[in-house]
Amino acid sequence: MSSDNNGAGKALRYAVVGAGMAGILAAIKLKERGEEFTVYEKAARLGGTWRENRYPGLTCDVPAHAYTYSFEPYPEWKAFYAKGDEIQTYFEKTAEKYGVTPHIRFNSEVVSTVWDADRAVWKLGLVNGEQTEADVVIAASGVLHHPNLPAIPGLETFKGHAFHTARWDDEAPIEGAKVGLIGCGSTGIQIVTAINKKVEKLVHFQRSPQWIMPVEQFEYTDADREAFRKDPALMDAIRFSDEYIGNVRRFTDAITDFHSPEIKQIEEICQQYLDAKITDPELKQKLTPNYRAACKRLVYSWSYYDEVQNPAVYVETGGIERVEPNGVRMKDGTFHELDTLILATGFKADRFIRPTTVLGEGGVSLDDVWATRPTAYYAVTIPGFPNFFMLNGPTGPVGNFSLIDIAERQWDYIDQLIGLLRKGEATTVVPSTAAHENYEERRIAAAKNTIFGSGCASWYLDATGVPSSWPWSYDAFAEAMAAPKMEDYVVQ
Ligand code: NA7
Repeated sequence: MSSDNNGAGKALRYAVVGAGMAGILAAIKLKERGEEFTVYEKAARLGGTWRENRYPGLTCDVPAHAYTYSFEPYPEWKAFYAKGDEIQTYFEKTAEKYGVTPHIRFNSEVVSTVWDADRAVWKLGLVNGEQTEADVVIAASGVLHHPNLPAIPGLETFKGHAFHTARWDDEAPIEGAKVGLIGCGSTGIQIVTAINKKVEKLVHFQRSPQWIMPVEQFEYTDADREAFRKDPALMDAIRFSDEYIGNVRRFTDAITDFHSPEIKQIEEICQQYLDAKITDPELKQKLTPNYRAACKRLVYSWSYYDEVQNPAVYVETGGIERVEPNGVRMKDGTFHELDTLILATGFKADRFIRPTTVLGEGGVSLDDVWATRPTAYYAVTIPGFPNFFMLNGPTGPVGNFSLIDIAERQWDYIDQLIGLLRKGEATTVVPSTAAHENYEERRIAAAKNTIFGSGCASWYLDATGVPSSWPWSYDAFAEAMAAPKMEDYVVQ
């Protein structure tokens, strides 16, 4: 099957888990090589996070032209920052264009994948009971897809519509309604900006305020799109511009060292924006965080500070006592009567491929290996789990930049490893335990120096309070992904 191995190579079967941004990327790359692969998708549609999230105001905070596959620029973006439904369309169109949609098995959650050492294959179990096999597993199951539901007493007694933002309820009253919104991450803030003018009242329950990075949004005109279609170099001039790449570099320099001048600059920009926009001292006090900017993922917005001053919005900073059938009772006794309660309470970011059961060499469970924290060697491979590769896996770069670029670089790295299998030079490839331990030791030490470790709670921290992400610069990541250090791998 393989097209570049002529001769010695073996026809490999690949199982890609998940048909989101990263799974589609893997599928396109495998298809280009003429490989035999199946993408297993738990849902009925592709798109991952862009399929699951449909809340009002959903916008990607990476510039649209930079949030595209490098090989598939998209002239049709309607605005500098794209809306969620446009991004969903982009992935559907791209999968179609590259002929990978027919390779996706929808409604086919992988419930288990078990390494058979004797035969060097992964045995996969699907949700319908079917068993199948693959030589290589690509775990592209995403990061933020298990809703974090708050443990607030009485939530189940609410008589109106209560739902998590990734399970948007189209029947829930918003127009002219009394709406409660819990959570102030990017999701909660975007929802405030989208619905505040529609509701009778919006109570935004804020446990911690967020730093807001001001950005400018603007729409592309028909003439812009026509120009992009005629001359793709115009899109490259945006996505590969010194300005954009420089911003990503500066941003990663900032977050990876909380003493850096770059992070101080980000803090000044956020503080000045708050000072300039919020003049009411009471509201300003409510909206001023007591932790450093970018410690929680920065919220990018061009309108939140304007929209939150709409008298229909009330920022509630008191503690929630419980949810009652008709609303929310605060610890001080205040009661907010509500028709709709939106839970913008984020995701369980430590799940990755789980709850799929993954058993590696000797029947060892990934769940056990990850008992302290989810981890992977350079975010891609795991000792004891041969021929198993992760895209956007644990310890990879996260922040306010394009995860598509990250996944593409990870794919280039993976492709070199599976090249050994494809060419018949190896049957299994797996990182050594020593190499991984050395990586984790260095990573954890560096992670404590990142802005995420500067003293706030966020989904960037693992269960022990250590930032779980890539702690070094963007350039260090690009260099690491350019070529695997083969001395760190056991190749048989
Ligand atoms: P985030 O960024 O994890 O934000 C979740 C928000 O929900 C945050 O403000 C939390 O407050 C709040 N939260 C969580 N649990 C509770 C309870 N029990 N009570 C009150 N408030 C709570 O999730 P998003 O969906 O906004 O964004 C996720 C990512 O998606 C985002 O970073 C982008 O990468 C895209 P806290 O700050 O913990 O006090």
